[in-house]
Amino acid sequence: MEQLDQTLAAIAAAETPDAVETLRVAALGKQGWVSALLKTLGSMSPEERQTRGPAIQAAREAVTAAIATRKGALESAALEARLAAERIDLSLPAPDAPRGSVHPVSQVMDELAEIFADLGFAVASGPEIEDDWHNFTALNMPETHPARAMHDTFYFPDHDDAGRSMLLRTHTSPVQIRTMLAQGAPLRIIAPGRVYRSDSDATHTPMFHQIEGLVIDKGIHLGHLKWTLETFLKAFFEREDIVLRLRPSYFPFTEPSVEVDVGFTLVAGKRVVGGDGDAPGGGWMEVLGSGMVNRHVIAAGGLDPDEWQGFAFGTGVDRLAMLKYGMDDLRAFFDGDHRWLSHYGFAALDVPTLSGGVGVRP
Ligand code: 2NL
Repeated sequence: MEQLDQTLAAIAAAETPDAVETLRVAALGKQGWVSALLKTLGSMSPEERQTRGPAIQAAREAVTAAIATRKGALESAALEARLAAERIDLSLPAPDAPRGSVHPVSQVMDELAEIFADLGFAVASGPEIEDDWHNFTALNMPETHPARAMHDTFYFPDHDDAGRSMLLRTHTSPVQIRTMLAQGAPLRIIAPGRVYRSDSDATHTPMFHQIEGLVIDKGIHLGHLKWTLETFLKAFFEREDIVLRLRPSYFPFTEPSVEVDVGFTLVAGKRVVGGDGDAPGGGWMEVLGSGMVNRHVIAAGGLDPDEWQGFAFGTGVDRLAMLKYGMDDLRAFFDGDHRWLSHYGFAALDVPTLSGGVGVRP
């Protein structure tokens, strides 16, 4: 059958599904040559039909099979082409300039957590919206205490269900009160976080970051406080020549209270932490407030002050960051200026470790 050979050859050579469809219609469609041959069967003699019939049926089956084969081949070729065109090249290089960086305050918070974790301190946290009992009263600052006014507190207009004034915490001390009440003693914690005071000028922002530390145990004395702060400051500033000066001071929540200065030296007119502050060209810089926890505060934390003693300290994280990384304007911390952040920010993978140095730069 010459027409069959031609059709099969044309199907095998067809380049598109449309071309295959045209060939199918030409052979198997109503007007197609296979259909025309099938129609001739009716007018044949039985003998003729015996011989021609199977041949015509076989031609129909051969064309049908050839069309299915060719269509399948063209469809998988089309799919391959689409997959090749739509493939994402995962080996494309990263953008030239990575955009994000870790804010110096976050970096210093991580450094502090790393240093104090090594000394056995856990990180405690608590609400930024507090009541005046946890923020003031429990810290030995009763209603009429002048220090309450000194704190320039942001109060909320409404009171809580217990009738307590609500406020934005002015220090992280309430976190330590809550932790004493919840966990009891002994205790070794740091409480880092945001604090708020209604105060705004070149050196004060209404929101700033503080870290406080609290140790409660039996037989704790000022020697433990001094060793802990000296060890912390040497690790933080990454130098062994840190000299501390403890000055008597006053905080309502500690008795006795000590302010801690570190010695600095002038290097090219700039203050660099380290060395004896009393040496020529040197000076002292206040970095921490601290003291032995006042027995009223231990009692407010649900503990017996005749059984448990402790020391506590507090400092500003923003100021520590400025001192260590040489920034001179506090307000730039909160501007969100991309240029400042890309200069002073840290790489996301620059995780502080004691072995690598807590503040290594990329
Ligand atoms: C400073 C001084 C200080 C504390 C914070 C504290 C907390 C409890 C009990 C006793 Cl629960 N004390 N905290 C103690 C002394 C000083 O902070 O200059 N902060 C920026």
